[in-house]
Amino acid sequence: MSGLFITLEGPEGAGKSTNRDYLAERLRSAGCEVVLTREPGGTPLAERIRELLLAPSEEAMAVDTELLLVFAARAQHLAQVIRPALAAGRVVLCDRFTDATYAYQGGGRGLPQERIAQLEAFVQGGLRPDLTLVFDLPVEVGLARAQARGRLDRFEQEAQAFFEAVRRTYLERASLAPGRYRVLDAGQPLAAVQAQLDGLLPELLDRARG
Ligand code: T5A
Repeated sequence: MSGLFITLEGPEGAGKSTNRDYLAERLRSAGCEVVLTREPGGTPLAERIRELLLAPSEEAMAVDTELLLVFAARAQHLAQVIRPALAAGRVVLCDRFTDATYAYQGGGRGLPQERIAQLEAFVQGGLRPDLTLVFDLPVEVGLARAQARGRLDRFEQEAQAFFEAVRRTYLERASLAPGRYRVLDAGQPLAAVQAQLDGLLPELLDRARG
């Protein structure tokens, strides 16, 4: 069994976590064994790295430090959670993965894509998501949702141009590999976004059943 690796991506406040839980429920109702996880994080050690990445700090984090921490957390997550779950034939639903690195550290911070690709190959070998759902929405709508929740993390304190670059990078990547990506309009009310997910469900179930 080879499992199915689905990642959920998008700018801040796009509704990834909310819809990940919804999708998990739908897949479980259809008989799939689902593992819910997230990045950065997903294991106790990787969650500690997440805290380092998200906490605002007086010492500016060097961009390469940020990149290496993201991949350090990912290496741990792959070893402890993702690879074992896929090997057991489960559906892994992961809130963000390496597309977020291309979008945030590449698009947002301006790091060369090749440097990210080198680390991707080193940490992941040939493993890539089978399917990536991109929750796309205007930056200001997502930021307003994130702000409504309270204190902003280190990334959420970036300027609008940063998030525009993040959004653009996601959409560019999706347009270059339409077989792997599905772009959803996440600016709509939640029920409408979930209706889009329901539309994808037959394909997801087909893939999950191999
Ligand atoms: N990061 C991550 C990197 O820089 N590089 C990397 O490689 C990786 C993996 C943390 C940060 O790490 C960075 C990117 C991030 O800045 P995160 O916590 O997953 O990653 O990111 P956030 O986007 O900050 O997570 P959020 O929780 O803000 O966004 P979600 O999960 O997209 O949104 P969700 O579901 O929590 O919803 C946000 C709010 O909006 C409401 C929800 O109820 C909630 O209150 N909502 C809607 N409201 C109206 N209409 C809808 N359709 C709604 N959908 C949700």
